[in-house]
Amino acid sequence: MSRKVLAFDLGASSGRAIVGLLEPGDDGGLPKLTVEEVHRFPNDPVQVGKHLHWDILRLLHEIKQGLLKAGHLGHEVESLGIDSWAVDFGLLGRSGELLGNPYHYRDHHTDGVMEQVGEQLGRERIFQATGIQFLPFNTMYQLAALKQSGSVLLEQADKLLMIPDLLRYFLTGEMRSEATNASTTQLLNPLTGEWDRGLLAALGIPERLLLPPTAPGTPAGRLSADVCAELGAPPLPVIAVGEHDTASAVVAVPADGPDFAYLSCGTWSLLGTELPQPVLTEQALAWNFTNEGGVNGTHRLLKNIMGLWLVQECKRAWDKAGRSLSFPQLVAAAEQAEPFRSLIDPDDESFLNPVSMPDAIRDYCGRTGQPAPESEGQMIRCVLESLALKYRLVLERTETLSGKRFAGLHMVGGGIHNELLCRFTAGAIGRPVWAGPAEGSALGNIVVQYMALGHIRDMQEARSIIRRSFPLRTYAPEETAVWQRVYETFGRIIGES
Ligand code: LFR
Repeated sequence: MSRKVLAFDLGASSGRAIVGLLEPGDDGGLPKLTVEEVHRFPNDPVQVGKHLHWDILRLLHEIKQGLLKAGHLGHEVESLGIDSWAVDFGLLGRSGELLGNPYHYRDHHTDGVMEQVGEQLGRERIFQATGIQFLPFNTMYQLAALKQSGSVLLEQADKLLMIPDLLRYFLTGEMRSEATNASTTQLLNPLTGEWDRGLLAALGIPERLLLPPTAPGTPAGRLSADVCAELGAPPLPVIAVGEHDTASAVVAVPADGPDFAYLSCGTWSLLGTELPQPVLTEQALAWNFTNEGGVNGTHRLLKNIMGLWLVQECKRAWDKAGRSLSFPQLVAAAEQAEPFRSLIDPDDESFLNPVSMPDAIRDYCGRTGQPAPESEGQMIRCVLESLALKYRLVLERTETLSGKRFAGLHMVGGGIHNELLCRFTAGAIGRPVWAGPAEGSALGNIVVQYMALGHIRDMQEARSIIRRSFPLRTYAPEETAVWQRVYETFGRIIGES
């Protein structure tokens, strides 16, 4: 008998509803997992006046569409779970009503706040207390920005729910805070798993906002009577999965032992490893690494790299100018372009949310004395080569911080469809890249539901099942001597040699 669950995986540009089907293995061996996408929808943020917001009610609507479609397709699922990007949240009033629309993490209302809070409280103290990397959009700085602007919503708020917590609450009527996503706020202690009261007090954020974190893999209510009546659905259990999409993606890394490095590749690139303990050293702070919460008490030592956002934003600028090329066309143009003409640090802050990404990249090249990319092919080639080189830097630093040595790099997520990037990455790191599965976060979401339901024993078994169910593609490193030379130049350009 096949057992089915439903995963909602919300990314910064699109969301999907995916049914997992777990079937008994041959001769009593490991079960086999397959997936079927039943619904895919855009996630377009909306600019209102000076601010950028998520269209949270539209996301709720799309989740309901996914539930309906799964039913129409005859899938009787045993549970559902939701994962999404991190750090963003909704505020709720005393009556449980949503106050305002959640801000998008790229909104400019946090500009300058991280630096100021860092000075006020000390970066060492913040890092020791939370183990989280300094990113200007962390929940902590969003709350500090609201506080400073005298936000009436913050004054009125009784509870704060992160995006998947909020959507789960809309579906079940139960409020809970899930731990992996809670860790990305930069307000949670990674050793005790509790909110850091000292930080909250210093920032003037009321403790009442925050609910005690629930471990991922915990049943967290059922579809409410209203939702069941609206959709004609049974009162399905909703599981709090690893609700941070990156936590789910790491669960789905098909590694066969504990010493593995991963690169979760989507709008962001998240590169790191999984550890039993956080790394809270001075070096981790200096390199701005993070220790986010993982599933089964693990810690995700990793670093955010700007990722395919750079390509998405170039494409958006060109689309606007009427020069529309598809992603495959852009990658094909990059393949034809001259190698290593100009290189950028993908994580330069000017790339976080520029008015025009192509202009920002050209400016960077001008500032660093390199020829500015002109054609689409030159521009995308510059981005993909620079990403691959940055992956090497972060991979080597992950080794230094964790004391591990990695034979190769697991790449998961939609970015693996970009074969040129996978090839460049293998060349740049001088080790094999094992690409797959592409639906990393959704699969992690699915297997954690099976673990909660008792159909999969533990994370190791989950990874074995994924390894046997989804083929990997290996990219052997090519032209490593050339990449080695360029890596040295890259280090000088970005000031890290
Ligand atoms: C990836 C991700 C990253 C987080 C960024 C912003 O989708 O969740 O892990 O740093 O989005 O929330």
